[in-house]
Amino acid sequence: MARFEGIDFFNLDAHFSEEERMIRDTVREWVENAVMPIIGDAYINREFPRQLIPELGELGVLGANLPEEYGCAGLNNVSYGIIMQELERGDSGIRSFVSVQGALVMYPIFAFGSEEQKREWLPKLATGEAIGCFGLTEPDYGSNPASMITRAEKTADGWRLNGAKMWITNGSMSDVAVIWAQTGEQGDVKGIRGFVVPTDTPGFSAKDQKGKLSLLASDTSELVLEDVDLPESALMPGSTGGLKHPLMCLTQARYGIAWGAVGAAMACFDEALSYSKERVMFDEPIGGKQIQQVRLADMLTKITHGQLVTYHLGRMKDEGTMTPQQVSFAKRANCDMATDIAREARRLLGGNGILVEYHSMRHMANLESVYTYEGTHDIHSLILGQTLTGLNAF
Ligand code: TGC
Ligand code: FAD
Repeated sequence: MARFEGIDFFNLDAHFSEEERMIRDTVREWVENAVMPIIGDAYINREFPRQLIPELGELGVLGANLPEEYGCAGLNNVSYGIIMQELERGDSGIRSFVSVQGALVMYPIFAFGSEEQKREWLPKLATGEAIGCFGLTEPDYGSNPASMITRAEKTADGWRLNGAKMWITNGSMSDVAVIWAQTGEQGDVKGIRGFVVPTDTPGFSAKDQKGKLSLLASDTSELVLEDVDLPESALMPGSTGGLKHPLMCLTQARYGIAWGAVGAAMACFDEALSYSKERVMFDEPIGGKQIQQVRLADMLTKITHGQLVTYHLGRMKDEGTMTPQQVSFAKRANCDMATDIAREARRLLGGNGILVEYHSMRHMANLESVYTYEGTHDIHSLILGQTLTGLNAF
């Protein structure tokens, strides 16, 4: 039995199927045994723990909601969400690796790729034998990818890519990159198309993003594409032009992040609650003090809200009724919630809260990235504002 019991104040457990509970317990236990003992050192050493990749493949969590036909686990979306939650209880960097591989690399190849691309890449990506990254963001175009500069020019027998992509998770360790590029003039949104680019193609290079203070156990890189010549077959034929296709990928990844943020918050709450019972100050456990009880009650309330949202969102995704705007709601609310919880947990821990032996400050620092990537909090506010008013305020 896993050591973490996990906060579940509204007994959502009873609403999960036996299979969903089994998946949760399996991933929870793996995180306890494989991630927790090494994550502090990985974080301090600023290294993604690559040795875990084959185990992630064996667990079946890479592209877990994609079909078995391509070597994936074929799970429902609630199970997929539970996996993200449990992985991010360990570290946002581990969940990021799995999110990018599944939602941003395997999903677009599955949804927009040719049969040949699917057969070539999906089984290897599912086992972790191949690693992938997703290049949408550019140095000058983050929140507004519609204006991307990276260009794909038609050649006699294919395409030539030139440009740069910034902040790319898994970038330096990838075998394959899904690259979004403009095939027309800059700003011609309908010209944006997706390419499957083997990273050993001449002209493709990746360099580590130095100086991060967040998500340290994750590979974040800049990609440079300099006259990268690709055959016609590198184009994903289903990405017929426009931002809709990359945004569909973001919806998949944002869905997982909404669950993952709850996991990070749950880990911080567990740590704060147990510390409050053990740490004695002024002759009694600090958990016996009213201020700390209010703090814990507030944390419980916010996490429970987040859990109810992801649970319901997951069931809607499985029914086929979920909208991208609901995903924006969940990503925005849960990342905001988790950053608050991590900070409050760290504060409850006092001086110990700044040590790597405890987990809340690592989560707190990580969550600043999670709050920012996949659409910043502000961008999701504007998506919701547009949904409510019909007015575009971007
Ligand atoms: P807009 O005109 O609103 O939309 C263009 C077309 O796309 C459709 N659409 C969506 N479809 C699916 N899912 C979504 N979330 C969608 N949002 C919009 C829309 O209906 C339209 O379709 P059509 O048929 O009319 O063409 O596009 P816009 O240019 O005005 O942009 C809107 C905006 C600002 C919301 C969008 O650009 C945006 O979301 N910006 C944020 C950028 C972002 O999130 N980047 C993430 C990069 S990847 C990353 O961060 C990975 S971190 C991973 C990790 O480590 O875990
Ligand atoms: P900007 O867009 O420059 O925003 C700066 C500020 O302005 C923010 O506060 C923003 O909310 C605000 N802002 C922007 N537009 C408006 C507006 N219209 N109104 C009001 N305020 C506004 N990208 C990928 O493609 N692939 C990846 O794998 C990937 N991984 C990442 C990993 C990490 C660790 C990080 C930090 C980022 C990653 N990203 C990735 C990029 C990420 O998606 C972008 O950082 C994010 O979309 C924001 O873009 P930006 O950093 O350029 O900020």
